[in-house]
Amino acid sequence: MTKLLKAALLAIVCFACIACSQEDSERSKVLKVYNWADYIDEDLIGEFENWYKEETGEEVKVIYQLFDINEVVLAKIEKGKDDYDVVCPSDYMIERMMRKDLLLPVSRDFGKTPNYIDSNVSPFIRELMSKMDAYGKNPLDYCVGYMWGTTGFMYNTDKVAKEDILTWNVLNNPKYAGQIYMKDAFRDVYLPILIYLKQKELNSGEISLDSLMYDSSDESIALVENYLKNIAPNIAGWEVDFGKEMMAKGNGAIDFTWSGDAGWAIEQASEAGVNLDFDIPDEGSNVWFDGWCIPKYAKNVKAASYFINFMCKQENSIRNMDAIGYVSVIGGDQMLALQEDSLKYPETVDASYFFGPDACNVHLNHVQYPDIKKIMKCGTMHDSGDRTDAMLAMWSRVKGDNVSTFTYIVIAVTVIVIAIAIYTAMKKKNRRRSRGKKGSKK
Ligand code: N2P
Repeated sequence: MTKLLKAALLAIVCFACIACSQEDSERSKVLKVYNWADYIDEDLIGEFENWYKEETGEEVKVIYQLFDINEVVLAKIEKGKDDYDVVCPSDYMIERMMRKDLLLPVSRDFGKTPNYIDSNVSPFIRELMSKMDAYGKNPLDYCVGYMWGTTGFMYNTDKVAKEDILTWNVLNNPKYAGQIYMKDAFRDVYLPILIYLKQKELNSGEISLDSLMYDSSDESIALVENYLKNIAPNIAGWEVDFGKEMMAKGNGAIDFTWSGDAGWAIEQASEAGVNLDFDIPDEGSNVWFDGWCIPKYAKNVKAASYFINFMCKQENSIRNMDAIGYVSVIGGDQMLALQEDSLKYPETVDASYFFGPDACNVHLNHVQYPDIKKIMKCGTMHDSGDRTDAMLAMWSRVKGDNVSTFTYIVIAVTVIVIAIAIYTAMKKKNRRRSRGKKGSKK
């Protein structure tokens, strides 16, 4: 190799190194957060940037992006092309990500900045999180709880009798045909319907709720699929975020939804004179949580852990709760005192599972903190591993069938309208022609 060639190669390598290090230093000023839509007090994003500067002396700009399905988050972080620094998936998806080795442990070392991450998290949530089965990994190292809730029915109390929604089979009640919105989230629908369909086995003790949380067998998928296909004509639409807005405006009668959406909609609706409530059917349901995680391909791990720490500050958790209607994982006496309101919630609930033994008769919002009797019948479903494709295929068949019924109706109506238009046009033409012939004979 000539001296000239060697020098040129060296220059190229140096240039590439400088470019890379410049890119790295630019990237360290950016924090990419990927969260559910309508799931944060957005003012906190800017406030975090200022707080980070105060705490570390470093600049950071948050790029905040939204998703509406857990599966999308997995697809994005799995390949590493989308280098998100913080994501907020749900229980079973966090379990799946840990199993696939896609997450980094969340650091609790913030130097002089206090660690807010583990303070006051309710033991109930800690237990739910610890049940994630990640082949020996401690889930509490990889995920920091954010919000939790249940799945049930939000309903318009002027249109629906409470006793009707105390069973999942209200989906089959002809009274509400065409007035029911369904959450477009396959796990959140599959699990409660499976619990409903397996009542006999659950009540006789033949199977336990815990074992059902692992059930994605062909037989169970087929059972749920069959049930969902039968009720498809009753469904007004599949929704992720618009159901709560529709219900708050007085549209629809029932929304199969998350408790947090109901928390938000009930407040909004009361301002508009619409009366909504939420309850969990007696057969039991899903209790879920969402948590902050740092993907393996994150580029700004430091700012990511500071962001998570900032969101765990008690005052910020409360601001997020107030803005979105969901419930923070934070328990403790101070949180209980802030949430209790005997005027707003004259009925009491037993929330000892969340706030400890003294909270067995407290004036809390039953939508946000259901009574222990309801919670005891709720479970958190696990990652289905290799069975996930079968679950997703069932889901697309169920939704596909629903779309095609609607599509068939649209096509049929369009064909009839076109046929009538052609028939009328031809009739007019014939009439004109025969009038023309008569005229020329004269
Ligand atoms: C908020 C979505 C909440 C997700 N739009 C519940 N797991």
